[in-house]
Amino acid sequence: MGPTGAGKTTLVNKLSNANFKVGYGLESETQHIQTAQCHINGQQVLLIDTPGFDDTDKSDTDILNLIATHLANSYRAGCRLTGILYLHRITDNRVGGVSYKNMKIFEKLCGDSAMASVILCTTMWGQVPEHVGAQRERELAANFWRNMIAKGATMRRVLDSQESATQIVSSLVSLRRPVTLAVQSEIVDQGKSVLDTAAGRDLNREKEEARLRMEAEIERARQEAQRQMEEEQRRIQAQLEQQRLAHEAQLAREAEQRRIEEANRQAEMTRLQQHLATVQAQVHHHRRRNRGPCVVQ
Ligand SMILES: Nc1nc2c(ncn2[C@@H]2O[C@H](COP(=O)(O)OP(=O)(O)O)[C@@H](O)[C@H]2O)c(=O)[nH]1
Ligand SMILES: [Mg+2]
Repeated sequence: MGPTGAGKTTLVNKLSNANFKVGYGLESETQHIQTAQCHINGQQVLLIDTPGFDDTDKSDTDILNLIATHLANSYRAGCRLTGILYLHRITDNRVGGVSYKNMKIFEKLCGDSAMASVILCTTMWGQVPEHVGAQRERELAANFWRNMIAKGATMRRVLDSQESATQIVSSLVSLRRPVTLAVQSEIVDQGKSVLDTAAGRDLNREKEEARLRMEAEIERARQEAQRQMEEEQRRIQAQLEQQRLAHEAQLAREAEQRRIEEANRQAEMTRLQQHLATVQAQVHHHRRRNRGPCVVQ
């Protein structure tokens, strides 16, 4: 088990003659449970390959149903697991949401009593400098895998060789110790539905938390958009008010200008009328005194 792209199918192909499709792009290739046989230490081994809880097409609930139903059916039919491998890419420089979710559901699917048959495998060692991988390995052991290791799980590096993969599976086969996973006894012995198992409840809680996180995120985005809209409205209103005041001031200046021009015109008219009256009076006066030609000055 493990997230998409961790190398689960590659490992199964390496150990068996199976030629299952591996992922080269971003989409997951394994969408169903697939099994392959191989021989290790003279023993026939059935390898079970599962999709991760981050499939591109199937929901986490679908994947859980798929895995839990398969495990329950084989348990009901009397088959017992020998061991469980969890694969994690050592190239991941952080344990992101998808990785974390896969680890948590895996832990719940197995249950504490199965942990002694769990091997936590790290893959893709050829892709990172050894000391970087070793540091990440220590962090996984001290943090994310601490609980599983405390309950008996072990850690192993899967190197590129077939020998490395064989050694890991061989260490489980040689235990000759059948193991029952929590999810198997919960469904078959206790009659629980898949969603009522510890893994199912965990997944539901995870989904509920994701839903609440998403809702909070949407609400934050809505409030931010509202705030920006109000700010923009205030900015535009202030701009319009400024334009209105400038326009009014301009109109007032123009009115004042017109008033001054009108006053000047009136004054000029008055002056001209007075001048005309003076001239007329002079003409009249000359005509009366001289009855001769009049000179206007
Ligand atoms: N370098 C390197 N690449 C790997 C290793 N394991 C898997 N891959 C590559 O990782 C990609 C995903 O592998 P796949 O087996 O489909 O992952 P799954 O989704 O866990 O089944 C493929 O391109 C593989 O060739 C490994 O140990 N080293
Ligand atoms: Mg696969």
